[in-house]
Amino acid sequence: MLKALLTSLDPAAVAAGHDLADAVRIDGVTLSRSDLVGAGTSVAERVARARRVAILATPTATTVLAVTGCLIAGVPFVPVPADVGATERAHLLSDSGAQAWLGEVPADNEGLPHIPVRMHARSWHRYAEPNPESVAMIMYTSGTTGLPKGVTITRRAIAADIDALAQAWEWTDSDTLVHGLPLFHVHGLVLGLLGSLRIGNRFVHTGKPTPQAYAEAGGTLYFGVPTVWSRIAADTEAARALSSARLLVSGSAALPSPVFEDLVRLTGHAPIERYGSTETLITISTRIDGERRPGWVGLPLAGVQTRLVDETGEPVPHDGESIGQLQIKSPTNFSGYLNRPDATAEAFDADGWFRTGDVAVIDAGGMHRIVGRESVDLIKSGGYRIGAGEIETVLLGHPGVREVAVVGVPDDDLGQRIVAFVVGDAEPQQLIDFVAEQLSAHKRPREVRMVDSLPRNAMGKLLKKQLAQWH
Ligand code: MCA
Ligand code: AMP
Repeated sequence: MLKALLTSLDPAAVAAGHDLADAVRIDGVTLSRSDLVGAGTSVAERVARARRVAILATPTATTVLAVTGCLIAGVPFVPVPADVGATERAHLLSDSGAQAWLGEVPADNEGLPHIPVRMHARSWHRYAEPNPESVAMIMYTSGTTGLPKGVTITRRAIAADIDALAQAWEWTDSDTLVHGLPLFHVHGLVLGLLGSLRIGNRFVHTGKPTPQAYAEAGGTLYFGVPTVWSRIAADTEAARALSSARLLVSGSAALPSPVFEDLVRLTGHAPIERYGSTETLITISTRIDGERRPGWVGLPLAGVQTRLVDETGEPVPHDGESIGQLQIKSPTNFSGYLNRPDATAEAFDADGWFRTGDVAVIDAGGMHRIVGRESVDLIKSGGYRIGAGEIETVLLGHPGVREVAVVGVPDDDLGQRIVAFVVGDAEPQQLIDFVAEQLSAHKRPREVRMVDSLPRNAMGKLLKKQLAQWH
């Protein structure tokens, strides 16, 4: 028999006494394993005949049960950002072909029917484990230009990733995993929630990932993006409370070395750093029993191959200094961008290596350091991946904007902060709100600078690096 993706929710085992009263705690609600099986299966019965559904991924028990139900029934779902705006929402729904909202519905439902999640409904129907090659979810992520692309992620990729991480971190069912990250990205949803439901550990979602909430959660295993860790490191009392944890894990963006060192000093733990992407899931990590070097993200996980190449595709030496383009071949890789065979073909080479778009170095011992992105048009802010082109297109739709260039500038708190340089006659705050309403609140520029003109070369091409320096 196939091993279930959500191993800890095996109905027979739960019925035979392998229950856990507090398997998931979120938004003031506690769900036992048998709640997750019973209510999740009831959701599965409601969605079983849908081809694809959208889930407004707020950090709530409703979202947890909606996701669980889809995975039990084998219905692919689209996690929609909780703070999504109008343009992005319309794109996600039309591109994905979602047929209904499952769980919560946004104020504007885009004309789709609603399938409610009933917290207290129970079903004990037994579903066969869906094919591991089938798509579990379609997660939207930004590219350098255009609207976000749907990344199709299979059940096999998710299972392989969680198992490889469990090995690297000695993650077991005796852990209590804590985070306060969004449930519409890989970090919070795939690793945090699905990881817990596969491994069988307790999972606590803190709501907002504040230092105080992390300190009070009493976990053994904590996940955070660098912004979360830097805020914790700045709060001595909260940081000290984490000394009783087993492992602090940082990912989604580069962890600044001073934050790493502060965490060592205040918590007694050198954080685990790991690297990944929506397309590949997590592929590289430092190990519980290995070196944890500030600024370095570790070794490839079991089953993952990495390589560094130059612009002509030739190998770059692993000498700890030479910089190359990072490519990945892994059982955790996605199976393509939805409706975008062109983008899928561009992302892989003929031998199936995925071009990450990141540049990196590898040392003689196989340790990896991520140096940055190849393109200035992909911004990482607070751990969110945001395409400059997507924001520029929206701003150009505002009547007060004639020309625009969006860049990421270094920011102590967010890693990068989104700044829009605008030629036109709009009010900066109006433009910030406009982006928050059309895309997602987290994609809004933190600053809009009205300028007379934008720097361009003789060919009229925007000089974005110069703009970031102007700042
Ligand atoms: C202010 N706000 C506004 C506006 N101005 N909202 C709408 N329009 C405006 N004009 C409000 C928001 O409503 C919100 O209010 C408040 O500002 C805070 O928002 P923000 O400033 O964005 O939050 P933050 O505190 O700066 O966020 C920091 C954060 C967040 C919590 C670290 O960036 C975050 O959750 N990051 C995680 C991203 C992540 O999970 N990435 C993983 C990608 P209120 O709060 O009152 O509602 S997966 C990945 O990268 C790979 C696979 C990997 O390796 O993991
Ligand atoms: P996303 O698709 O949101 O998962 O973003 C993936 C990108 O985040 C990667 O291609 C990297 O640029 C960046 N990233 C993820 N983890 C790390 C890390 N530990 N250090 C540096 N960059 C990272």
